Amino acid sequence: MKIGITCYPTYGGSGVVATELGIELAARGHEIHFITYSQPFRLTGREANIRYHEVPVSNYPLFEYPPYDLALATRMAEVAEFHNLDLLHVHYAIPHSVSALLARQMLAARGRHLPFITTLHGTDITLVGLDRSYLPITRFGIDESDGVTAISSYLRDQTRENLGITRDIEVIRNFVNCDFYQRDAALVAQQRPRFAKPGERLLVHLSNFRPVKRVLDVIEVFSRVNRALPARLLLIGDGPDRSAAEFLTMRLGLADRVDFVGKQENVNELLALSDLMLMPSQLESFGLAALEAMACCVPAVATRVGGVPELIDSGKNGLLYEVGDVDGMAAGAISILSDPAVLERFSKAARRTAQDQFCASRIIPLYERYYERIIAAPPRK
Ligand code: GMT
Repeated sequence: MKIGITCYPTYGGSGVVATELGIELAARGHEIHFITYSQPFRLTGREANIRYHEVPVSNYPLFEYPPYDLALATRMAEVAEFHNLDLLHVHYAIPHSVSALLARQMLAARGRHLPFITTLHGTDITLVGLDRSYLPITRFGIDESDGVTAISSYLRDQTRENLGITRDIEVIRNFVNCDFYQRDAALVAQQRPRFAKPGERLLVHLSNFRPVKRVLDVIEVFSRVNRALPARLLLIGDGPDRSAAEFLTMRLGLADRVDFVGKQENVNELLALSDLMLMPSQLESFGLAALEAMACCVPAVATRVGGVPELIDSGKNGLLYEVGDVDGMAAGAISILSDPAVLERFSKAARRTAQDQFCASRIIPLYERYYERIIAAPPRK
């Protein structure tokens, strides 16, 4: 199939999923065209079967707000026509579904059918999509899509409840490449000493440091763990709460035990060095960072929110607590980290969950079958 993919190309879960999906589909022989305002950050630009098309957004003194969604629609229609695309797949409803809808209409006017699928990722429904300035158009874009998928059952149900949407929404959960995300013992032996000394436990957090991730809770939990056993914390990512997190780290006297490594490219290598992930988010529609860690044999202590219980079975492959329960999360982390046998049990169960339920090899065929269904369906009236 020839598929156009649009996403937010910067650091963020939906862009990661869209890019990894494109890479997996290209590896299976499909022709993939990324249509975005900059090259998605996990793309090298050298992958076979993948082309990148930049969306140029021209400015003009009259425009206080350059109309990106129109430039995107124009580029979608153009790429679809030049490369004879079968389908557009947009990630994150706002504004991508509306741009795709315009592109579909532009081509329909010339007698060409271009169906599009919208994948819902989270804040497009639970936060931004609820804003009155976007809600009616978000609902419209979703209703008009030829196909809609959600990355968890939770998100499908929220979309129905919050937006009053009644149409079919296919749940296709997030995935991870289990060959790429795994623990390589030799690499761990070589690189772990950079972050933790022998006998120290290594905790990790990976996010875009937005308030919803509650990075300060990560520091609070770590501080309690560090009082009970020798530990270090690896913080991967960057964003609005980074400086508050750094300040709290200093105030708690933990500066020499916490490594802020910023945005990183091969997060698989860093995750695999760690013993435990902390994901104390206010909300996660899925929690891709935890899945990536689990595939690397790193269980997560996380919050029981959104779609996280669809990934983490508390007590088996990780532990779940209420939002803000830093004492509970710290006690849970200590209980796993202080007993090597318990840590190994959780670590193996985490890897098994990733492998048995969320490997790319299981999930990508679900997308392929869904694409085939949507391409074969008659155009929407
Ligand atoms: O919160 C983020 O990391 C960004 C956000 C996005 O849409 O870019 O993430 C959402 O999509 C991810 C990938 O599907 C999910 O794993 C995250 O749980 C979800 N974030 C929220 O629901 C807050």
